[in-house]
Amino acid sequence: MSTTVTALRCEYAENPLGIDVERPRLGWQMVDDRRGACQSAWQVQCASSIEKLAAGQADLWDSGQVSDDRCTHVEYAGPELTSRQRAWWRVRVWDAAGEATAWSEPAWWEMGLLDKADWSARWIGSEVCGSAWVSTPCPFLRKGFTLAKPVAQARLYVTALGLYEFHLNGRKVGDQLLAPGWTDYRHRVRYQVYDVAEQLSAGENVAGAVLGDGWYCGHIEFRGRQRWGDRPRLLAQLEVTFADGTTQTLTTDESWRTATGPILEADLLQGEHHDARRELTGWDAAGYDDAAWKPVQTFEPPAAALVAMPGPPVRATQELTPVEGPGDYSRWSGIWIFDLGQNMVGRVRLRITGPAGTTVKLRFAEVLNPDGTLYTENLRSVRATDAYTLRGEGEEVWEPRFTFHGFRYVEVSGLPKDVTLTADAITGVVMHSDMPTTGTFECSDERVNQLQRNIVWGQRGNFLDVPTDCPQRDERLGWTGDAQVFIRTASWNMQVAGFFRKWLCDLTDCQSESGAYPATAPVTFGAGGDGGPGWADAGVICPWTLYLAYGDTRILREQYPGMRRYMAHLERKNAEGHGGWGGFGDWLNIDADTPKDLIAAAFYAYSAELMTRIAEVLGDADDAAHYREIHQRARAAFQHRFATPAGLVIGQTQTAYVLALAFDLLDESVRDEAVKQLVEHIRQRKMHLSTGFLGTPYLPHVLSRFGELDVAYALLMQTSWPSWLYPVTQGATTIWERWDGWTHDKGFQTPKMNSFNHYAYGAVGDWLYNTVAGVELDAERPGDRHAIIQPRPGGGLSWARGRIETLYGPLESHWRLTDGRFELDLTVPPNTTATVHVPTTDASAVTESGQPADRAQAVQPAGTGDGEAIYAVPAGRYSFVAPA
Ligand code: RAM
Repeated sequence: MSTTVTALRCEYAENPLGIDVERPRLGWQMVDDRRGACQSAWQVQCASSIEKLAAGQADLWDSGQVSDDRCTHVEYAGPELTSRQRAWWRVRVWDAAGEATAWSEPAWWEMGLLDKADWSARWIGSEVCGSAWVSTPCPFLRKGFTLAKPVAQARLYVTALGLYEFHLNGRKVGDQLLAPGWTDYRHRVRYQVYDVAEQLSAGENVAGAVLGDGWYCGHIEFRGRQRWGDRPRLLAQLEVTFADGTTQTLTTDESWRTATGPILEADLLQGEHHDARRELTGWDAAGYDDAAWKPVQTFEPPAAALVAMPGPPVRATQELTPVEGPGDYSRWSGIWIFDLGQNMVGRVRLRITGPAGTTVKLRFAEVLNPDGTLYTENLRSVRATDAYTLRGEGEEVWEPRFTFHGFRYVEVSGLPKDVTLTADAITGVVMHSDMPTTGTFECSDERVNQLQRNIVWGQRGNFLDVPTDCPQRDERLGWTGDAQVFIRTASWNMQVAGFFRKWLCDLTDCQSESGAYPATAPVTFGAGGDGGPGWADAGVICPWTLYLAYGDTRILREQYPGMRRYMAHLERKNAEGHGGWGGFGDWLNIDADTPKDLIAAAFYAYSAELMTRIAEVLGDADDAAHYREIHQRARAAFQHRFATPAGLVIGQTQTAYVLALAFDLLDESVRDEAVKQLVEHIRQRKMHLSTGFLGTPYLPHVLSRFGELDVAYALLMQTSWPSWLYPVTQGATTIWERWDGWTHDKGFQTPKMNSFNHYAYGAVGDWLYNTVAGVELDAERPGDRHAIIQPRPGGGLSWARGRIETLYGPLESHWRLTDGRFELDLTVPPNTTATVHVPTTDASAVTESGQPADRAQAVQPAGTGDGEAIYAVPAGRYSFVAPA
């Protein structure tokens, strides 16, 4: 038969190298075009070598034929896996009729180092170490070694406190940037594993590394350097297996040598200065004389656990060339300004020719002043300046290693007056955690499409190992509130399971003694503290959202102990009595402060509700009962304290109504009145929102859910501020931190806090997918096992399309209004089902692929709703048409 099995994944990744999950979870996709395609059984074979696997000798695990329709999160059930072990696997499935597919192509995963004792390497570094305010040059480290025989296999296990770039025989290892990333170094350091066989050969070899300060000892916020430690350190272990089966290991130890070279300073916030005259040419290859280098220093191992990286690494994923070469201003001033056309995050590659000793300065900005110069006031204390001192030998190409900036405009200065720069002097290198793209949203309104692009760029720029608030000023922190409001949108756009699993460890690492989750993770100073309502709740909301998006129960299980501690903390605080809640409130609302006590009461109830559902998913009935009771009490307390019997909500802000309605905190009898009040507040502001970080994500959902779809669309299509499209009309290419980051009458908002790349308000993306395009998750059958397709046309749109690469395959809803007809093209992936809501007042006139819908193949009528006909469909492609 034509059905095949593809897209084999282990822990969400394709052939992951170096994982430390005890029982890795496997997943695959069935490719089958037939309507109703589904899997009735599966078989996984797992072997210690590819040859054995091909011969059907599943010496690790043969599941046999398992009658089961699961094709995600299938746990490996063979013997316990050991460090370095590679497992090869393949899968075949049986369709509904009991017919088997051929075996899939083989896939593999490989274990990392599971035990501290697996590391024989020592931490090494240089004596060079600055102070809290003085940066130092980057140390280079090297070691020559001989391999006696031809190499069959080689693995490099490596990490750093700080950042490393590892080299073997003249070449950088791997394509990761800013490795090993940012963790709470008191608790955890992530290591990476590389297959380096192809970079080694028998004879003389050289291993080396350049170290950068990174988050470990570089500037963090405005608090100076050395937050965790005083200087970077390296730990590396190169394990070589020869063709004859014998092995040799090279580790970092006291025999390595170190020197400083061309990188005079490298700091994530301040920038990097490279003096090409000081290059250590050939330092990472054999034949280099390191007599002038010094022995390294060795360090005691940190208390932190060494753990594998669960998410995707940071990589350069795209290059941008200037949309406009430097203009007149540049020519007469000698200060060259380039426009990359996109507010991006990463760095630039400089291509330049000039006299030796010239120092070229690069500055970065998101926006320009009215006079065409860079606007950098909003970067606050950050210098964000790179510098390159020329060697003076023809064209020189340079790209920094250990810094990144948030920018659209690049200013180049310091060149002699007679040098003219053209657009090819500058290339923007886009960097972020390399998460696969999973979502596409498009519609007939180009402004909304630009909004969607801005949301995606905001996600790319700010998902850099940690979900940060912004990428440019002296902040760039893993703010919990921001992550919480955006995670749902993020999970449509990209595969974020691994990325957030990593960050949720960071979050738990800095949970306070009392159980509170902090405002930022990793925390940058002292103990965790309490992030407060809507921020700390990220600890519950984020795992729940990952469960919804990917059906991942393990992430709930992993996070559950921390979540329980958090709830206990909230229970204690609430028992202490009413009021006095702090936190950030409905951050950056427009003259519409919502009482913080109300926000606290609302999020307490919401977290308790989610905990009830989580406890149910995990099968803990006692806990579920406990949290249900808390939820009921919290809901009653909310009503008692903040809602009047007439349906008013104290505070009388849009956000007060939105939270009360979104979290179902009001008595049903007053709901309509509350909705009316909300709409009234929007009308009073001439169809503008006034919500901040906490109210905004729920606002359109509440309106469309409670019968005010037109008002939701009016807000979406609003172009004067505050609105989502206002920045789009001003040429924004990312989401702004503030609704009024720049306005015609006031100019720039306060430079104290005015980022032009902050994803929080991009949370409207969820509504674009689930209401405009009409693709919604079902909490009962999470992870796209069952989709709810319910497009809600409006806002003058003539078509919209949402496409999601789910774990099962592509899910797509594409509707158009043509010639008085509503048409819906739908793709439901194999092994999943969908409930389809077709907007119509005449169910009998609905067709599917030209047949009356209630008689079409595989389509089951499932009733009618308010202005809609409902159908249940299994996997397949469908074309519904209804008179509009
Ligand atoms: C700002 C951050 C972030 C927000 C906090 C409260 O400084 O940029 O977006 O969550 O404050």
